[in-house]
Amino acid sequence: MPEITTKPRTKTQPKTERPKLYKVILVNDDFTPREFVVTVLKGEFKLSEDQARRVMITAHQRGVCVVAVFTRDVAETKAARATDAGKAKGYPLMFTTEPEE
Ligand code: TYC
Repeated sequence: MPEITTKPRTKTQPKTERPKLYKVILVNDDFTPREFVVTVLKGEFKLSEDQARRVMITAHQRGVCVVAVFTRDVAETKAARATDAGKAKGYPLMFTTEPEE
């Protein structure tokens, strides 16, 4: 009579990795009008008037300001669209992305 042996199965929980997040950074320049920067921040990043003004002023005074944090794809798309909005008006407005630590 063949013996049936059953092996206890140890279940390994698959780890769900959280996607890495990327910062969108607004870079100051000497040419883009403040109002235009505020308009782009509200339109592309859905910031309120107040938030947009604070972010714009911070970049103006310190050189850069983190606008928001997204997954890589979303961050890169939004940064490119916002930079293009400036380019379309002839402004050197620039948004970059950088991975979060
Ligand atoms: N420095 C610009 C000016 O004085 C305004 C500005 C602010 C431009 C923030 C870009 O990321 C920026 N007109």
